Amino acid sequence: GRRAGRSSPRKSREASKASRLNFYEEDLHKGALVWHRGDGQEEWLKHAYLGDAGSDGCRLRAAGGDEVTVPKSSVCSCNPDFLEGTSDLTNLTYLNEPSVLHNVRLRYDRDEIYTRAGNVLIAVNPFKKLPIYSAEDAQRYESGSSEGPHIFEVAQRAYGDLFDTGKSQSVVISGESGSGKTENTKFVLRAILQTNPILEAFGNAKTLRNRNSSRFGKLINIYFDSPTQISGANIYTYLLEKSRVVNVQKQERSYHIFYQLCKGCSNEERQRYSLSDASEFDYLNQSECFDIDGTDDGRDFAEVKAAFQTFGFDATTQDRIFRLLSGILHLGNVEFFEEDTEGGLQSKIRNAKPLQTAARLLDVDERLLERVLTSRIIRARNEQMTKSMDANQALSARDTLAKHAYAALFEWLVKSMNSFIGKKKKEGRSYRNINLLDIYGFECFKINSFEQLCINYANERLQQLFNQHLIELEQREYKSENLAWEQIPYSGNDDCLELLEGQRDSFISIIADEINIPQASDATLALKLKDQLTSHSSFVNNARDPMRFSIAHYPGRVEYDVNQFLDKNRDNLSADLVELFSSNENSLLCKLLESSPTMRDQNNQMKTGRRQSTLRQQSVAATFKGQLTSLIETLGETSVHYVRCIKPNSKQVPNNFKSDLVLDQLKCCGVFEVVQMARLGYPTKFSYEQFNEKYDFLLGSRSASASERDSKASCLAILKKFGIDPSQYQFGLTRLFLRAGALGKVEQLQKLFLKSSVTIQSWFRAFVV
Ligand code: AOV
Ligand code: MG
Repeated sequence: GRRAGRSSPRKSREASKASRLNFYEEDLHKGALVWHRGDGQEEWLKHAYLGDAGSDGCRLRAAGGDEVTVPKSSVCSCNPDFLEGTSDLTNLTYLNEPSVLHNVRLRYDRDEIYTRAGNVLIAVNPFKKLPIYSAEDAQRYESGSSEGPHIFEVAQRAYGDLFDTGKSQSVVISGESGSGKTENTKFVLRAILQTNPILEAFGNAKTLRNRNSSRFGKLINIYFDSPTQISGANIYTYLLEKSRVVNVQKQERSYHIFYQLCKGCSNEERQRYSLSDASEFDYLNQSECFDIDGTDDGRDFAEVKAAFQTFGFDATTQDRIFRLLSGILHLGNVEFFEEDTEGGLQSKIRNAKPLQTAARLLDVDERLLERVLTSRIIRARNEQMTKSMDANQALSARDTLAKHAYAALFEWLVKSMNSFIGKKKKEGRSYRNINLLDIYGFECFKINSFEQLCINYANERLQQLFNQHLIELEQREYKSENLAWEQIPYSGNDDCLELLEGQRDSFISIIADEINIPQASDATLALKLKDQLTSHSSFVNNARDPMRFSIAHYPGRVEYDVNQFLDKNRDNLSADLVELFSSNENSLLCKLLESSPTMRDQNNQMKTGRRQSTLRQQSVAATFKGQLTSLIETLGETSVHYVRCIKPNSKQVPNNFKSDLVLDQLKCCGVFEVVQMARLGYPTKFSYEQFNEKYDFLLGSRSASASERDSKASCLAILKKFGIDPSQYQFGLTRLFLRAGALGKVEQLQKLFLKSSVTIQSWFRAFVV
């Protein structure tokens, strides 16, 4: 599983980090506390430093009193006691791995799950309810009387900045599967939107990593027209994992809504939808997992129904939704056998009952449904030919129908909710917004398929954005402004992204070509991938298995299996199914699929008589790339607040902190680099003119003249006047750069000055003198 493949791809990066972060300080004095971890030991322990012991050794005394001589490379300095458990990692004197880990752990043990790393909020999943999310807690952050690290603090800051700066804001919550992204998103959103029960019922499922795993990505866009007035919101969703509807791994579940429906329906509804226990349905019983500890599907169903009410889904609409869902379940029970006929193997339906029920619930003609599941119509110019399908093809047609029906329902639900919560832009109004991003987290299972590839690809893109925003662009700017600056090295993930999405010779480009080749198969695709990508540094071939290969993702290596990649990328419905769906105007299914994009294109193709082969089809992967690109663009236009969720253990239990697991996550997502940037960097910037304009009144009676405003000299005078240490700022070519907090005192002064009309002199006396 997950841990197995993690260590090796990171080795080289570790080496470069180690020299910087795992340092041994030459000037350690006798008695100083240091961290030491022996070979094969799980935890770092505090030792007293006794002295140097030759070239690469030193002597330590363990807590028990034993003296040991150990390699210098296994020793790091401890932070002074008063910093223990500090709420911001940038305060730490020593920023080595054991110190950071110790700090995060200490806070976790005290149920202080949030910690700041400069501008990034770290959130360790407690896997238990903590009393820190009440309305009063939120209120305290709103009024400014609480200021410890908290998700509410981030929400408040985004909200505050929106109006202080007039720039749209984003909160990007990332972390691996099960680390707490969705929960934190809900805390940000709480009281704003009630869309969650519906989205989670239809878009979340139990996986091995997370009992309530999001199987789609979402960006929630909240519009404000005044500081107190939310004018509307919009939800964008990304690539729902639709294969889950028909295919569920052992111990996982399909989408919650199916189980809720089976558990929560009244007797009358049960009859109406021909529902029985979830175990009666093949789509659900294949994984042999029906219940989730601590989850009451019946109760959750009531919640979903209530949310439907809130969003204006009336009884009739709800009925249509439930019919469609149960129709899908019954469709999954349709079985086939095959007969050898003149025209080849002909599949036949083994059990009439589920077909009948499915047709009734889906509002489609039973004979027609039977026909499209067992044979295919081939169109060539003006001719039509019926071609038989064997049992495998029939199964695949059945599953395709079920997947598309479900995905279309999901899209339609989101659209309906959007039209309820969304507001049209009013002319001439400037709309500011806050974006909240919660996507599926990085995943690695024993067998990983196309869905994991997409999920991990999305995470790579977000990681790149994070690196660019917080580490790369910033340093590039220092350089171009000629600041004295020693580059902080970091391991970017551009290589992996080049492999995944590059214009040529990448996964996406190869897949895009392959789906348009009629004779292509998963095997030919695998061959091409291996052939063309092997030389790539992030690609790891599996020489033993022609269908498998690994990718070195930023959090570790993941092995993928190419089986079904092609189908999952083509992802289209046969023309016959199109016909079936246009057969009944009253059917929700028909309505949904007609308006879904794949469907419309095909309909048009049919109407215009254009043959499919003339139209180059876009692969699912390429479409996803387009969506991610526009997502990243959207985020790039805003100020982004990052939240990094950390999973303390893989068992999903409280009070269990696995040091290695946490350290891996902290390291690979760039927390160390960010903290270094925050400590050494200059996050506050002004043009000289801005700075003078903003602060020169604090100097007292005289205001700078226009010519003085763009002068460095005048800025320097202000900085000096307020006693700001020269280590706290640098003069760039075009701008003034200040360390974090350098202006704190001045800012406080200014706020007070603006608030009251008391003369600046008295505040000056109170604060500075
Ligand atoms: P994810 O969104 O990051 O995974 P979730 O937000 O679903 O992870 O969190 C997983 C589980 O951890 C939740 O169902 C809660 O039981 C628990 N949890 C997380 N954060 C908190 C918190 N702050 N307080 C209490 N419990 C929490 V995935 O959707 O799988 O990537 O695709
Ligand atoms: Mg989630």
